[in-house]
Order: sequence, then structure tokens, then C-alpha cells
Amino acid sequence: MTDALIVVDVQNDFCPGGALGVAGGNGIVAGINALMQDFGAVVLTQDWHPVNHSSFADNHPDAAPYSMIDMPYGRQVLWPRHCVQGTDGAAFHDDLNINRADMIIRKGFCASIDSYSAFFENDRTTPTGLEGYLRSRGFDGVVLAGLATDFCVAYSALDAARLGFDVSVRMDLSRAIDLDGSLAAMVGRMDAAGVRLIYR
Ligand code: VGL
Ligand code: ZN
Repeated sequence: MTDALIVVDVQNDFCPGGALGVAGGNGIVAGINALMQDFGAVVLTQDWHPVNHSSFADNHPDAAPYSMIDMPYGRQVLWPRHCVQGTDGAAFHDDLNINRADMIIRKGFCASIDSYSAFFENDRTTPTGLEGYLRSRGFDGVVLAGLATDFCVAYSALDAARLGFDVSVRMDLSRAIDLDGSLAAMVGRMDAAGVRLIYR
């Protein structure tokens, strides 16, 4: 088994004080840096939205942040404006060891569709290219950590499992948004999909 580490969205806007700050988000950075040393490949994902992105509540008249809308590809949460391309909020946390990364994959750059997963946009079919990258380098397993457990980490884990990778999530090195029970729901789905949830 050859595993790659995928570090999901450890960006300023997902850390406390950021536009979509996740409680304790900054507390996982040192542990993730240490974990990087155990892997033959380290991939970072970076949420990277244009200003007119359709997942931003303020791009929809009268829509409240955290409300839901129907998009052509399914239901979508409307988020506070976050991770706008080129802003400080979209930058990686200052302490993250980005020099260790072999690959940085950006996602959510298409205005009309969101992309939680590192592998597919939210239509679950438009690929990011990460599957090909990992397979062509000979990786057949992934370990995931980062932000947020119940959105971008979980979507990435479910897609990786669907693609046939061996998948583990370091729950101790991930932090959740937990919107209306989303953490419990996604833990259930990951468990059912055969994703190993590691709490150590
Ligand atoms: C994320 C909501 C919107 C995440 C990204 O990284 O989990 N969540 N964009
Ligand atoms: Zn986003």
C-alpha cells in the first residue's frame, strides 16, 4: 500500500478569525506538518473562488448565509464570501509547511459550481485531475486531514472511496463546521463507505 497525504483547505478563511472560521482550525497545523514526514507524497488543496462565485450568499439577492438553494447539480449551501482568489483569506495558514507539498490542487474556481471534493466538482462527475495524478504516481491509498471534516474532507474521502482508493481520515487532525447535524451525517456516510476514521 502506497499512501498519499491530502491536506484539505488549511487556509486563513477556515481558521478562527477568517470569513468561514472553523473552531480549532488553527490547532491542527502543527500535527499536520509532523504527519507530512510519513508520506511519499503530500497534496494540498486550496479553495479558490472567483468574486462572483455562486456559493456566496451575497451573490444571491435576499439569501441568508447558511441557507440552501437548488442548483442544476443539486442542493447547495450558501456560504459567507470566503477564499476569494488572491486574497489573504485564500492563502494557506502561515504555519503550514507548504514547502513539503508535491502538488497543490485548486478547486471551486468555476463560478457556476462549487467543489468541496479534491476529486470532483459538486456535480460529482467533473474531475479535478487529482485521481490521474495519484494513480500515475502509483498511489492506491490516501490519508486525509484538514478543514472542514464535514464538507471538503468528507466529500473528498467519499469520492476517493468511490474511485477505489484505500481511504483514512485523521479525525484528530480535522475540524468540522457542523451545520444542522452535518458532522454526524457525514461520519455515518464515511463509515458506510468503508473510510477508516482515525481518532488517535
Ligand atoms: C469548505 C464550505 C465552503 C470546506 C469550502 O473547505 O470544507 N466548506 N467551501
Ligand atoms: Zn468554498
